[in-house]
Amino acid sequence: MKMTWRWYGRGNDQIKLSDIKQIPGVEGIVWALHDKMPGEVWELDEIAAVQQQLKPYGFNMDVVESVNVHDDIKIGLPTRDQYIENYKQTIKNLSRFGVKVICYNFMPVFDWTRTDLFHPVGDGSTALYYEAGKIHDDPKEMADYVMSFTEKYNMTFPGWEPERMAKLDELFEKYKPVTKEKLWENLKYFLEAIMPTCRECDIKMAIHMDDPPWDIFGLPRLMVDAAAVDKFLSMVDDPCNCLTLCSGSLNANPDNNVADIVRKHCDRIAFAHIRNIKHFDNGDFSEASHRDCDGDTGILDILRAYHDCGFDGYIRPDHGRHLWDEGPGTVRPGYGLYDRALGIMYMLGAWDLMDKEAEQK
Ligand code: CS2
Ligand code: MN
Repeated sequence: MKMTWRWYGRGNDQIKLSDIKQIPGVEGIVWALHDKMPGEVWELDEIAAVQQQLKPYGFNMDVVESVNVHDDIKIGLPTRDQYIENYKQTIKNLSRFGVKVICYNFMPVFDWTRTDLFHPVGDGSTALYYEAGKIHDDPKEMADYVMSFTEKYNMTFPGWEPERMAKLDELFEKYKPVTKEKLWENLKYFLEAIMPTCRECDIKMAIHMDDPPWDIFGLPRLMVDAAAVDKFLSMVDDPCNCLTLCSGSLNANPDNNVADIVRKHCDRIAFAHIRNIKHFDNGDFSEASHRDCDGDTGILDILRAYHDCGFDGYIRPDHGRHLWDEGPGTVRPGYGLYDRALGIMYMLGAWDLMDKEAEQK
């Protein structure tokens, strides 16, 4: 496996590349052009600028998270074909810089959904939290909450672009005819259209799991469980059609066993997100440290499954808690320095030990 770190770019992330360099084992930066709107072509000079930033540190730029998919593609509007052409051009441009994996999601309107971005864990740290009782029919409340961080701290979140959020009613209206079946069809249409370009460019498209993995606000969600993963991979059975298997997103539903999915589909997992979730009886969940016993996701079983399968794709710690001096305004929710660095050491510790055991066998 190849260890990576998600970084939001210079001027957009408090963490410096020189800090990341000091974390053992990090080979690559998972990056994106965060000021691009979904549907826009990523231009060569813009990609080259990121390459120049990473170069002095010796990090690879093999993984992009995310090239966001325009709503018209998800909705299936006639305008989708132009946006698909743009997407193909972005794939071609990225391949010129050696990019190997594009992570994306196919969730209508919203990306991840949380009701509290800085929830006390009980030890002085905070973490992202989902309070089931706070998710009502009206999505505005939640959008306003997330947007309040954007306004207060001048921090935008991928998938929560203020331009899109300003037109929330319009967006919901447009998604009205999109049933779950229709959304599957639109995903298939998109993937079939771009697969030849991906093969030509040797780039894997890696869909992220839906977070949380169930319908919210009446919007359908697809990538929610093992059956959906099976359906997705067989629907477009192409080695370039892959997964970003996010342990935390899937295991927000305690019935989802992520290690089983790893064992079944390891060859189609291009990118592994490792995150630990603690469940509560009332349906709430909190994010936890990567240590196995701090949550219910089964981090060690998952790592063992990857190891047993000889996983050689990309991996990264997903959200961490906010520790020590990290809090609103000083950290991107879920993307602080310390807990993710601890997560990496935990994962590498387990991995090194499994390597050693395997050598001795
Ligand atoms: C992230 C996602 O929260 C997460 O787990 O990994 O927000 C992810 O970046 C997007 O869904 C991918 O498009
Ligand atoms: Mn993830």
